[in-house]
Amino acid sequence: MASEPIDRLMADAEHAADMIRKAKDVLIVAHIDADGITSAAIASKTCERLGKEYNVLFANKMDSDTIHTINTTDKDTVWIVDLGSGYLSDYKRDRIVVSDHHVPDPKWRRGQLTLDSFQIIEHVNCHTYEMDGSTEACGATTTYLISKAIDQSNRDLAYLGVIGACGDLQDRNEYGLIGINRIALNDAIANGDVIAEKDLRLFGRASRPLVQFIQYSNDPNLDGLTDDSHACHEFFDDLGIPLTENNVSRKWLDLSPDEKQKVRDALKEHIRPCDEWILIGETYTLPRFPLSGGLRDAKEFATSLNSCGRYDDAPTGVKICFGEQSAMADAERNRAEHRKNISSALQYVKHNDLIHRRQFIQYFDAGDAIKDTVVGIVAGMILSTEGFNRMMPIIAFAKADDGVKVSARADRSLGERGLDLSIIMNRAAEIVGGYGGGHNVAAGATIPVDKEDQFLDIVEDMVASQLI
Ligand SMILES: [Mn+2]
Repeated sequence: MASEPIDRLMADAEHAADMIRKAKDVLIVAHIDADGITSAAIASKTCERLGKEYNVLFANKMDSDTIHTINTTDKDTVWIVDLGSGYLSDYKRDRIVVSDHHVPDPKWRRGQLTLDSFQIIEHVNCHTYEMDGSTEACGATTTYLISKAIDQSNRDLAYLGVIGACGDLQDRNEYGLIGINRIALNDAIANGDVIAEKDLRLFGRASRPLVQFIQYSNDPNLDGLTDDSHACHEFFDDLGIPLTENNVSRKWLDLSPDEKQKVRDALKEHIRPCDEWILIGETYTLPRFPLSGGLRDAKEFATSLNSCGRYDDAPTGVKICFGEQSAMADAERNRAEHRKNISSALQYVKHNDLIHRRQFIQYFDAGDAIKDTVVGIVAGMILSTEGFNRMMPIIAFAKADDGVKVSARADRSLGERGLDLSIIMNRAAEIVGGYGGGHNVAAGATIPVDKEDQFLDIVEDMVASQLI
């Protein structure tokens, strides 16, 4: 009898667990975003509890330097988390564990014709079992499965999986977290580390003053309230909900259940009924983290980790994962810098009219005016900003150390219509001598300088063929 995909994935996790248990020492290689940082936190705590010596190497992407380090490190085992699946045939050593959710390298195993060239790699990835790597599993929840297979007592790390999944926007789904992510969520709920409840899914439940909480909402747009501070003041006034308590501005999580219900009901008047699932759905609260500081909500927690990663401070993110107080101030500094960079980058694109439109795609070239680590966010924000076209995929270029960094974003509805930017970035980059990958509505690539036009031609052809 054929076993269920999830059983086969679990069996893979057991094999990977066995390799980590038998390791002498471990090099952990992790991506620098929230999902990668929580993955690294899970992997390092797991190694620490096993008494293994380990180092963590954070990488923005799997470039040739990182691959070289993996192939030549003197650690006897390498555990690659939240990246690495796309490069399986580049590893020239044994004893590698990969826990990832990105599209795996199709060349792997095909090129391994002799026993000599057959590397021992334990690869745990939902794609292998026809599960969706953009909704059903992230790096952190896949890494968590291995950690739990190593020792059931590692269940106390489940909350990190929930944060990682929210970091990769996998909660933006009618049913909240599903698949492998749901396994981690259920464990975290059982531990009392996470509360899952139906609530407003707007950003800033833990940290934004009420007016800003509503005013800055753009997913979905709240008709008559988004970007209108005056209207938002009136909105709370009409409902009789005070904005401050003892001269301190109240946040969403400070409101009583009755007050919250009033607001939720009133907000339904400001959206299209078909957007209600985006506005109100499952939210994840972390009751063990303090009310102030923005770590009590899983999405906001992930945002703090993302800003650590973007400003080359991922190790601070790992400390925050375990609630280290000293790291919080560093994180706040990162976050403030991040907000400043994003808003000035958006202004830059607007004021200079950088967006060009073709028949099937739109694009802009930020040159070196926008940091390559934030250009993807800026592209994503443009899609949800009034006055821009959200129904066309957007391609953004920025200068990077090793060529031109490309970020591609598209509205989720285009993904539902068959658009897969991951395949497009991968193939188009390969044709012009670069590399790329990612997910269906959020992907990226690095390409050689001066290949932008040729690249755009190929991307446009592929977008057209997927959508028509
Ligand atoms: Mn990820």
